[in-house]
Amino acid sequence: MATTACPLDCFDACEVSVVDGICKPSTTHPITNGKLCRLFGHLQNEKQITTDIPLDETLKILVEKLKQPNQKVLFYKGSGNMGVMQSSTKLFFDKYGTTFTHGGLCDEAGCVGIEQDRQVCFNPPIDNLTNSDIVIVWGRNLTVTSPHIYSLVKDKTIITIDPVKTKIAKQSDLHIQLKPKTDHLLATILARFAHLEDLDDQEFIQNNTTGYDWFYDMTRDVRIKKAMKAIGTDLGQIGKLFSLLVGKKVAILAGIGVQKYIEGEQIMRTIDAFAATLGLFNKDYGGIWYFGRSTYPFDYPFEIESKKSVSIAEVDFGDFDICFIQGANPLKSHPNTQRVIDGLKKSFVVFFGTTNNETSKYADLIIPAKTFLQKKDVRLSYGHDEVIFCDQIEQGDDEHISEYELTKYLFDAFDMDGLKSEDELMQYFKTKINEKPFVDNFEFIEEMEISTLHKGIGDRFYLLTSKNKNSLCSQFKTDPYLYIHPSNGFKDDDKVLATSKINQREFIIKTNDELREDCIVLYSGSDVNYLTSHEGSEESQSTTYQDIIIELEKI
Ligand SMILES: Nc1nc2c(c(=O)[nH]1)N[C@H]1C(S)=C(S)[C@@H](COP(=O)(O)OP(=O)(O)OC[C@H]3O[C@@H](n4cnc5c(=O)[nH]c(N)nc54)[C@H](O)[C@@H]3O)O[C@H]1N2
Ligand SMILES: Nc1nc2c(c(=O)[nH]1)N[C@H]1C(S)=C(S)[C@@H](COP(=O)(O)OP(=O)(O)OC[C@H]3O[C@@H](n4cnc5c(=O)[nH]c(N)nc54)[C@H](O)[C@@H]3O)O[C@H]1N2
Ligand SMILES: [Mo]
Repeated sequence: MATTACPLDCFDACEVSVVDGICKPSTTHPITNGKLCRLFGHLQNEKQITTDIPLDETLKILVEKLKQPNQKVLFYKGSGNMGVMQSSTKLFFDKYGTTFTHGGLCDEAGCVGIEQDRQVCFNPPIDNLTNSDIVIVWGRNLTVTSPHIYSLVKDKTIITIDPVKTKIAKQSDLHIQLKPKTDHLLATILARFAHLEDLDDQEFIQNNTTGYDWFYDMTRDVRIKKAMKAIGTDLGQIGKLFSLLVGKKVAILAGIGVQKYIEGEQIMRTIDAFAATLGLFNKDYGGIWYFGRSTYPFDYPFEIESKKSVSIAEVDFGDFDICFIQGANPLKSHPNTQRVIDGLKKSFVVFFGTTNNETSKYADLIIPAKTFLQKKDVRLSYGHDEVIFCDQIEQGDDEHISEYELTKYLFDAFDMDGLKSEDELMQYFKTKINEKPFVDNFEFIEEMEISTLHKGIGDRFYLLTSKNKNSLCSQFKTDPYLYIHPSNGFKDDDKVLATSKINQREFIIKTNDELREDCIVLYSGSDVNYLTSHEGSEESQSTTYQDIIIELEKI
């Protein structure tokens, strides 16, 4: 029996056992627990990319292009495959002198906020989750985006904080269906009540934190009645929340929903500060989970030295002579689609991927990648601590190349040395050199400066853009519809023109009474990013998909 892992970008990071060439869910991996989800099925049905040009010719063209003098090159890597060996190409492009990107399309704003509080963005051990009594699902669509972690907690008391009545919200003992971008108000109110109700962990606060007094003063500056109105909650709900929490082991599962805003870092810090007020650190139960930096425990062999980088949100592809795009589909997943198209048209685009997608249509050169089954790898997870060493399952052919093989080819073509062997690189993930950090000094956020999205939208709408059950970002069966509450006068199949400050786009309506009346939902993988802004978040210049208001007109 051979072992591999699902390479898709998901908290669960499942293990796959391969018997007689057939992929089966691992029964020994504690998260996978004998089940694989439908997305893995879709992945197995993908048609691998092919081109008319033989691979050796493609690679020659790439080298020629890169060898032309004074080329300004952008390295843009998505998260199409989460194996660590995806990063081997960085080793070449670092030596070559490429411009890299900083910030992220995904969870980065939240991670950077957490790092300001406690240096490392880490998750507690998964046992702390299973032995907690109550789970607060905060801006995370748990049943859809991490179904395996959901099954670990489904029988516990659950509180959901989400503008949408998601499946997990419906199963919850309490659902706060808050207005988007008001989580910081809710978190500060909760922290203040925790203090007033003597639920604050004074021992942790006194021994392991700084700035609590300032933070508490800040929570007192929030005018409770006004804030509750802005959030869309009341004292009844807050009271119920505390009645559920009292004396219980609390876990918070936070998702990216809270931080898709310009001040995403600060918003995440207020939620983390509520967790610290309750003392959810350094215990062997409960805690707060977000997206842990999965490489943190290891001596990471793909660290880059280049100081040249641009904000991923704000990058203009047109500023570069060559754009090297790996494992990504910016045409769908990057904000401000028209700007992406205009930029790609001005540049020589190299697309390195396993499948054709919207971005490969703009490629001047396509490098066909081996699938996850055709290469060795190591799979870490941002949702739990399991590490999977992936065997090569299929032989592959000479017309497709792995990320490591491409790196080796480029090192040789440029007479570079120092590339370690594939096995040596993978060895770095055999030993953990950093243990789970003990929170020595949690730094409470002391000032909050967050612009409101919640005032004066009139008959316009907040944009929610999140994940869907049949797609993985832009891959597989994406959902094109614009979802809206039926009270707004639109009917199923109505055609509308959606307008933001960035652009306009036509969509077909589907009504859904699980939404707030003031929100619309457009899933990732739809044409939503024609409407979103490329403005980066304030601290990490990450994407801010939801910091935008939408106007709708029936056509
Ligand atoms: N099936 C499936 N699974 C996936 C993915 C997929 O595309 N499909 N994508 C994977 C990836 S790349 C990631 S990053 C993870 C993401 O997993 P999640 O963190 O679950 O991310 P989202 O689905 O974007 O959004 C989560 C929730 O936030 C809510 N939300 C939106 N705005 C706000 C807000 O202002 N406040 C609060 N409290 N909630 C808000 C949304 O309604 C949504 O229910 O999922 C991974 N898993
Ligand atoms: N509006 C809106 N936009 C979003 C989001 C949202 O919720 N709303 N979510 C954001 C999030 S959380 C994320 S993570 C990003 C994801 O955005 P991207 O990282 O761009 O990911 P995908 O769009 O899924 O495209 C992945 C591509 O990777 C390629 N690929 C797959 N496996 C491999 C491999 O082994 N090797 C190589 N070389 N290529 C491979 C496939 O061709 C696939 O088309 O999207 C972001 N964009
Ligand atoms: Mo993501």
